[in-house]
This record gives sequence, C-alpha cells and structure tokens, in this order.
Amino acid sequence: MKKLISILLLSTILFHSHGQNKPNIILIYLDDLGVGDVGAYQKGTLRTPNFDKIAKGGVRFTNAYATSATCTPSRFALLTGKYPWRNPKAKILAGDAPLIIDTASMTLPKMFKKAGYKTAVVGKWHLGLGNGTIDWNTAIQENPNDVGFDESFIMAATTDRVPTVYIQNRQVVGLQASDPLYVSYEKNFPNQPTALSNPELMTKQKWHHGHNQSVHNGIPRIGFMKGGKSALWVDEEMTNVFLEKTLNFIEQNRQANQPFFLYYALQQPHVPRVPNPAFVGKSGMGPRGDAILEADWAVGEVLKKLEATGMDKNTLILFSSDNGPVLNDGYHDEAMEKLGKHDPFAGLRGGKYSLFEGGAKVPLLAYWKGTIQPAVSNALVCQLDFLTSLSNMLHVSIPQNDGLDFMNVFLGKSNKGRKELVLEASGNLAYRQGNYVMIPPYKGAPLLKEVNIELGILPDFQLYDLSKDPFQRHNLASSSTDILQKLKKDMQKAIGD
Ligand code: NG6
Ligand code: CA
Repeated sequence: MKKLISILLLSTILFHSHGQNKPNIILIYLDDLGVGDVGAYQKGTLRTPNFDKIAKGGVRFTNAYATSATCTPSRFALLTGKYPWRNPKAKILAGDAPLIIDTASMTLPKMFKKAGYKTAVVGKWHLGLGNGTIDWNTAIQENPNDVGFDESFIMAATTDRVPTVYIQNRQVVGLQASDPLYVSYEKNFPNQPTALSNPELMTKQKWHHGHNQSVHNGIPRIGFMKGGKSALWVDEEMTNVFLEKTLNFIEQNRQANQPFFLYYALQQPHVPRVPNPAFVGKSGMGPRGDAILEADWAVGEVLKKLEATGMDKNTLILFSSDNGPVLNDGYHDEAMEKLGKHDPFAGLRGGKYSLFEGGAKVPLLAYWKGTIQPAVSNALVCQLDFLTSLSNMLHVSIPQNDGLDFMNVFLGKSNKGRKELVLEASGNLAYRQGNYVMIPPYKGAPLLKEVNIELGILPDFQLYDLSKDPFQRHNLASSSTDILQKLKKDMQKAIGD
C-alpha cells in the first residue's frame, strides 16, 4: 500500500514537473469569417478541409457568439472577459490609436502566465498601441507585451489600415533609420500620392468606398503613411510570415517542454483580400474565397505540426471569428459577383456591423484530440467566457469580470450554456435571453448601403424567437408583450442601468 502511494506521489510530481497536466492552448481567430464559410457547418459551398478537421474531431457550436459585430470590441472582450460596451474606446480603431486595454487589468495571456505558460500573439492586433501619439521609429510602449504576451508579432490594426508594417515586440520590423516611418489619420504628408491623386497606383485593387488614401503594394488603404519603405509588408506573403512565427513559437515551446498559449489571429477574409499566388483562382469565388482557402491551408499546417510531434493530444484548439461576414467591405474584389451559391451568412439576417444574428454569430470549434469527444453543441456560448472558463480549468484565480465558467460546455461535457448575453454593434446593444433576442429602438439608417447589410436598427422594439425564427423575419414585439416587458427589465439589469 505504502509503495503504491509513493509511486502515485512520484508520478504526480513527475506529471506536474513536465507540465503535461497543462494543455497548450491555441486560439485560432479569423477576421470576418462567417458561419457559412466553414465547410463543416454545411451552409455554404466552400470546402475547408482543415477547418472541418477541427470541427469534426471536436465540438462544433451552432449557437456561438463574439460579443460584437466588429473587430476591436470583440477582441477586447475576448482578451479581458469584459463587455466591450463598458469601455467607450472599444470601437473600430485607427491604425495609430492608443492601447485600449488597461495594462493593470487581468487578461487572457496574463492569466496563462500565472499558470506558468509562455504566451504569444501572432497576427492581427487592432487593440491600439502606445499611450498617446506614437513614434513608429522608436521602441513602442504600451503594446501586447504590456498586457500579458511574452512575445508579439503583429500588424497594428487591419490590412486595410496604415501602417502596413509588422511589429515584433516593440519594434517595427525591417525599418531603417535613414527612412523613418510616419503615419497620420488626419492629413496627408506633403507630396505623397493617394488613391485620389494617383489612381494609376491601384494596380491590384480599387476602392469602392473609403480606402482612398495612401496606396501600398498596388492597394489603396485607410490613413496616410510616408517612408519606412524597407519595412512595408507584401500582402501576398503575410500568411507565410505569420505561419512561420506561429510554427516557430510552437517548436520552441515543444523543445523546452513548456506549456504555451498562442493567439493566432489570421487576417482572412478581411479586406483587402490578397492571397498568395498559390491560392489565386482556387475557390472560383474570387479573392474572398481564395483567401479563406489560404487560411484553411495555414491552419492545416499548424495541425500537421501538432500531429507530427504528438502535441495534438496535449493541445486545446479554440477556433472562431471576431464578427460576422461581409462581402463588399470597401474594395472592388468581386466578392459579391463571384459568390455563386456560397452563403457566408448561413442564411442569417444582417452581417458584420449588424445587431441581427449575422453580426456577432460566429463559427466556434473546440478540438483536443483524445480529450474532447466529437459533438455538435447548440448551447449558447460566447467568447466573453473564455478567460473565466480557462482560468477555472487551470485553477488560476482572477478578478471577477463579465465572463462565466463554461469550461465543461467548451469541452463538450455539458450542454448548459449561457442564459443571457448582451450583443453590441456600433455601440448599440441587443439582449439575448434563452431563445429570444430583443433589439431596443435606435435612431439611424436601417441599412448600411455601401456594404448592403441591414444593421438591425429600427425606431421600434424588435423581438424574435430564434428557436422558430432563426432568420428574424417575424417581429413579436407587439404580440408577445409579456415577454418583451420581461426582457426589457432583464436587459436593464444585465447592463447595470
Ligand atoms: C470600416 C472599414 C472596413 C473595415 C472596418 C473594420 C471603411 C469605409 N470601412 O470602417 O473596410 O476596415 O472598418 O473591420 O473604411 S474590423 O473587422 O476590423 O472591425
Ligand atoms: Ca473583423
């Protein structure tokens, strides 16, 4: 008996010292990927074998949400566990906006560090940098490394915003002192061409709305930029650049037998969609479809790496998107014209920017070979809960936030998800409770014309029963008045009014 106890003790110690009880976590986060863009959801016609491998080998959530219908607020909630509408700065940010996460607050990577993990972000940031005006030519203060990431290799904002450079930790990559980089979102620099003054520079894509300021790599962008020529990225190479950093980080930690958290934030299929030539024409749907196939390939390379090293059995992959899909988001890239029968929206009303389901409803997959049993879950889940859920799994105590512990739901062991959720689009809120969603009255145009998306904004209350009406065609506000009254009251409570 004594012998057995000491063997057990010894194996526990060994087990712990090798960190094997702590799974690696890879959060794969796409930009504007719709539910219908993941083949496994069987809503569209695009085939995504690697996304599907995750979907079919893990839990595929059919009732999953980002907190918001745009990037910055969704990412803010993802990393802090706080509702983005509590932070007035959590709006789509310019490329030179200051960091909007309080460096003193708890974050997903900080929580992992408390548990002994190494942490990294590779890809799209869009949560601001610096604490005021930013000088791109010196070490950047207030960056991902100040909110819990040991390593960062990022683009500042979006692929359609300047500066079009990579930033590794605090430095713009490849910058030469002889050609400093300047950025402005207010006015152009003297004698610098723009898409308006020099339309001939747009050799790769033309703007449809917005996106008519500085031009780089034949593509017009938002914001003005000057200099930094040696540091400017080549859009077609971005996937390989981010993938290489991702694989290196995984390999380093494998060699060190070190548990890690990797936030792999791919740029696809946000505009401008500029896939590597290897993927051009592959989808038959133009650049949007090709960009998704490129992302699917990159995710496949990560899976291959995990499988080849046996790390797949000790790695939890969470896969999702920051907001719903959009077709024409400001460039002439044939996203609409070449769509065919594909449906990124999975039939949902609205899309990116919208309070309707198409805005914040996203694909969400959880995969952990040998630990998660393949399943489809219709539990109501939200990315807001990742921080709290994972902290409980790792027994790390964190200050309370808006998130709740649904780790058993994410692991497919329970089907009891959220009872309620507040969704956000452009600062406006909707309230979900059970199968009902209520959208209070808001002022403004109901349709975002340029992108052809209904925003969910109407001058009257809207109430939908998603169990019977997932596409939000029947407003029950005037017929189900009791339910409406209850949701009004409960929403006030939820937002703390
Ligand atoms: C909008 C841009 C859009 C996209 C979005 C941010 C215009 C006209 N539209 O303002 O193209 O960049 O911001 O997308 O400029 S997000 O996914 O990062 O939230
Ligand atoms: Ca986005």
